[in-house]
Amino acid sequence: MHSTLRVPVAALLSAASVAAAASLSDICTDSYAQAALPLDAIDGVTIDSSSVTTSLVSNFTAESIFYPTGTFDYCNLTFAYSHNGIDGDVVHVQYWLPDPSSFKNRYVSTGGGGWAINSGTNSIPTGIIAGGVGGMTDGGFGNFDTQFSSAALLANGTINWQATYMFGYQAHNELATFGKALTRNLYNVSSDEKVYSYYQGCSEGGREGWSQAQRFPEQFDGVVAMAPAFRWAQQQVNHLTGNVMEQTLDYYPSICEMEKIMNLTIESCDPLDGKSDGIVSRSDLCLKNLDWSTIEGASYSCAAVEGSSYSSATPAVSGTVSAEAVELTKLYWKGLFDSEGKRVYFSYQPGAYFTDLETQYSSTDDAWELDISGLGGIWVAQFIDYIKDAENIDSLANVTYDTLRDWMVFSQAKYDDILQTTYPDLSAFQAAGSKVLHAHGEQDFSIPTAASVRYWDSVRSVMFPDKSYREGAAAVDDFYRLFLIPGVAHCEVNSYEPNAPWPQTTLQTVIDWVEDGTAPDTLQGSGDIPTICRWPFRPLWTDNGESFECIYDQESIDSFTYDLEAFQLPVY
Ligand SMILES: *[C@@H]1O[C@H](CO)[C@@H](O)[C@H](O)[C@H]1NC(C)=O
Ligand SMILES: *[C@@H]1O[C@H](CO)[C@@H](O)[C@H](O)[C@H]1NC(C)=O
Ligand SMILES: *[C@@H]1O[C@H](CO)[C@@H](O)[C@H](O)[C@H]1NC(C)=O
Ligand SMILES: *[C@@H]1O[C@H](CO)[C@@H](O)[C@H](O)[C@H]1NC(C)=O
Ligand SMILES: *[C@@H]1O[C@H](CO)[C@@H](O)[C@H](O)[C@H]1NC(C)=O
Ligand SMILES: *[C@@H]1O[C@H](CO)[C@@H](O)[C@H](O)[C@H]1NC(C)=O
Ligand SMILES: [Ca+2]
Repeated sequence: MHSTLRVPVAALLSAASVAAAASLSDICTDSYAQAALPLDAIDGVTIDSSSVTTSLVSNFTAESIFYPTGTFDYCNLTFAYSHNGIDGDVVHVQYWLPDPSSFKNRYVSTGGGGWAINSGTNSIPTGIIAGGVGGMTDGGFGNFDTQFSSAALLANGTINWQATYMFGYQAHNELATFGKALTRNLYNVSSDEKVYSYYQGCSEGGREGWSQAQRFPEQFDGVVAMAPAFRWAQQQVNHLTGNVMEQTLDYYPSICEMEKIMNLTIESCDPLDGKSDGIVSRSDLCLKNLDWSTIEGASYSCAAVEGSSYSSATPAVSGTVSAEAVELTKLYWKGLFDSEGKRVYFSYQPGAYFTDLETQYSSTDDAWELDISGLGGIWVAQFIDYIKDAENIDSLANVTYDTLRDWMVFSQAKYDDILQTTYPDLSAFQAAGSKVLHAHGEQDFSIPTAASVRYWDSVRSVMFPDKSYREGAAAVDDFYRLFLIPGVAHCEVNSYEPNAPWPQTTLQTVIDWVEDGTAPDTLQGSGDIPTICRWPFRPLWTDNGESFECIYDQESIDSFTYDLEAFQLPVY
């Protein structure tokens, strides 16, 4: 820096840009990265400086529904650290660094899905697209491709609590703490300048985002949490509800029959929102007004499907929709009740694909048979009711609705503070000035849309108990906004409702909220729906489908609100 004292005044004026003119290849070296390691950022953790790797990747094209497409050069920086006192503990983190010329003082953590704590190269580019460093962790499970479920048992029957806490929330707190400090060091951000920090994830990744907002209110300035897999105890076990219903009714529909029911549901309910556009924007009106007479007895047929390495062959199927299939559908949408008639949990919205009712074809028996949901079954076999020598449960013999309820109660008692992720008091998050954008597809088939509404309502009622519903909703708006996306499936666009709107720029939306104070009243849609309404407002087409509005409709709100009276403790 002293050398600038001797250069001419004209050059001095641009001294800042001269000093910052490092190129990506200048900073993408092991020694530069080693010098920037935030060695003291976390007590009880030791970074292994010799583990640092850097590699420059040119002309990488990143494409995803979660951010705008971009082509860029980046530096792939990885290092490993361990928790002091834990034998054999190694956690790998990976950061993608943008070219210094496109760096905008931002850091972005990314999360996983299912049992995975990261989404590999699919999610991490969002950081660079937003002008920041992107980050992901392996949670200490082995490597970036190892999922939590493979690391969750130390031995058969023995929970690996370190891995479970890492998955629950700790790994993400460490990833971001290191990521922010590393970013500051790598790009020479002075201590009086802010490095804005963000999070983006969907499904399990959405839960991971909430795990941070609830516990570490200052970790992120902005969080995008979509279709979060929170309320873990209920959420995971509930994946088995459809299977137990099939078993109880002793009816195992072919995939084709259920797909037909879904198609007819979409057809019948599409106009109820005021416009026939192939999108069920108001699944609540569908639940109330569906014309079942168009469904029972309708004929269906599906071609044979060849087997592949991950699915077995299925024969051509045809028939007419049976009374049993209709009964099963009604039961599925009603949700889980125990034997005393008390509500345990709720279901997906009509129009969603029937994933948890999927059966498998047995060529030996020439019949469609029970296919136990992996997300539910693995949870039960490994974490609740340890089953010897089995990764998943292979039978639901003797499992009743009450068993499911009891598994939920047990899961909540045992893992509440780690995985439930529904802590409803976000006062510290609000006080920190942090913002969260929460979105959920109205036709989600894997995490009920009402699961997000329930959490939002818990935050509202816990934080603003003295306000009316609408005043409380307005108060929550200050720091937390929920959007239900018409027609959208689980963290993906919906091939059965192809014109449904998809908000591809949610991270930029939260950046604008945080950095410019532009709070999103609606999200920008796409396709035929220009606007995605903010909860509790609901979409409605008027003037014969000419005008679109986000209306306040108490009955619609109430249809997403459930009393889970089977539980003695609050379920937020
Ligand atoms: C940060 O500062 C160091 C020392 O002045 C310099 O070598 C490096 O190129 C700078 N990095 C960036 C990204 O500007
Ligand atoms: C970058 O990639 C695009 C397509 O991926 C290709 O068309 C283009 O030639 C590449 N540019 C360079 C400089 O390699
Ligand atoms: C980033 O670097 C790590 C460590 O060398 C490597 O395992 C990983 O495959 C790299 N990722 C990409 C996307 O290049
Ligand atoms: C648990 O048992 C299964 C089946 O015997 C075995 O494949 C697996 O490695 C065991 N897991 C652990 C962590 O011991
Ligand atoms: C359901 O509709 C889709 C088109 O959206 C079609 O491809 C599929 O064959 C239909 N399924 C049945 C069982 O008719
Ligand atoms: C189911 O219950 C019956 C009667 O209590 C018992 O004999 C049987 O072993 C149970 N089956 C399983 C798989 O637990
Ligand atoms: Ca419609």
